[in-house]
Amino acid sequence: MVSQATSQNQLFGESVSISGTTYETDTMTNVTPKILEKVGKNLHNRKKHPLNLMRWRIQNFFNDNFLKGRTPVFSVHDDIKPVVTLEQNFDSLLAPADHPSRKPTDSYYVNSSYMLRAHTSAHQRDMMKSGLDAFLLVGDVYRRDEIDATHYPVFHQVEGVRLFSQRELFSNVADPTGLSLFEDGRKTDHKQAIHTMESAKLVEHDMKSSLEKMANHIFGKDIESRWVDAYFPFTHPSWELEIKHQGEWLEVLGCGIMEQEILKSAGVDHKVGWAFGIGLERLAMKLYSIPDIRLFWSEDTGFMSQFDVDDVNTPITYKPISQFPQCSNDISFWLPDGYSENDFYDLVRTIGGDLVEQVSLVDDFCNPKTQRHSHCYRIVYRHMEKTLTQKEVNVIHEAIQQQAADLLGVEIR
Ligand code: FA5
Ligand code: MG
Repeated sequence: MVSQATSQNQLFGESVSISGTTYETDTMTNVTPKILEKVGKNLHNRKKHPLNLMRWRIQNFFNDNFLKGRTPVFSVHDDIKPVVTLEQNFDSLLAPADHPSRKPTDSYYVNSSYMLRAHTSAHQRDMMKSGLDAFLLVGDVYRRDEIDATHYPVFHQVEGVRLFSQRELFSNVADPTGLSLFEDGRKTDHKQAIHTMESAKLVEHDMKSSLEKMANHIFGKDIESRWVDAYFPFTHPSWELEIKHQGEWLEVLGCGIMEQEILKSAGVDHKVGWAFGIGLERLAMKLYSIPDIRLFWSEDTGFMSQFDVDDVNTPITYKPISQFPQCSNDISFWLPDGYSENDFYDLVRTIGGDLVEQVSLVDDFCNPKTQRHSHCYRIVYRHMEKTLTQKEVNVIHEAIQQQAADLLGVEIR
């Protein structure tokens, strides 16, 4: 029988390299080359990607609504590498030894010490330890799961954390004398043993009202939402926020009052805090009516061009693209005097008809000696009902070149 270890060594050999760091493989290794291809793609940082638009909607909300003077209270971190230790992903968050997420069937292990983070919460403790009291962390997360329209082994989350000192938490209370953050009390459904009821309730209120406002900012003022009790090892109490979208309740985020033990392990002694984690794909699918989670990984310009907006709040309703492959050819020419781009676009449209999905200027060159200008355009062709052959595309493309020379006076390069 081939053991797990042997088969992994067949995939990677003795070691595996991820974003420039080499890790030894061992019997725990279950990452695959296909999954590792996704590491470093950072769709959340790719301009005009729907996940980037979503992330900005969230980030803008926090930047605009939480200010100290003119400075945003929340710092934003979006390029933290997804390889973390098992300690960061699980132990630092008090995940019990038998927590299901630890199973090799559920998470992607690099080896017995490192894994691809299963949630952005993996960084909570270390961010607080570095001195941050309020932060957003955007990143790719990895979970072993089935692949269908709503599940994909890589997705993106935004983590938010906010801590309060006693003075900050009670700043809106008329007479805060006698109020304190901590007590030597009893754990109930509503609070941790170490928290006073007033501190638990104020943190809960601050968190819920902030997150409801965020949901309104993203989905509009009239959205219906509700809080559902939840469980996470790293927060107590915990909730999920659901919103009603097209008649259905949809879970958008998990959150809660941070376990005091985690703050303590980060060296934070006199503060309490809340945390949330939200999934970007789920939000974007609902907001833009994107039917399949795989589309986020599409390099197809028919998909990407639909999100090419300057204002991240622009309403967008995704229109399904043809399932047939696109085919792109470039055309380069020297410009005649009085050249107009729109004349060229019209000409392409006239000859190519609906087979032309997009034309974009990919290069604008000026010869320094002659001062002559040339343009290079990329023409993307696609048939709505069949796969175009390269031969069919070439016929159209050559006709475009010919007519551009004849009618517009360009000189094909
Ligand atoms: C978590 O990941 C917790 N770390 C969230 C959290 C943070 C709780 C801080 C408390 C404090 P959960 O597994 O429920 O929880 O995922 C959080 C969000 O990620 C979900 O609400 C959902 O929006 C998104 N999500 C989870 N699984 C998937 C999936 N398979 N595909 C797409 N989005 C997902
Ligand atoms: Mg959940």
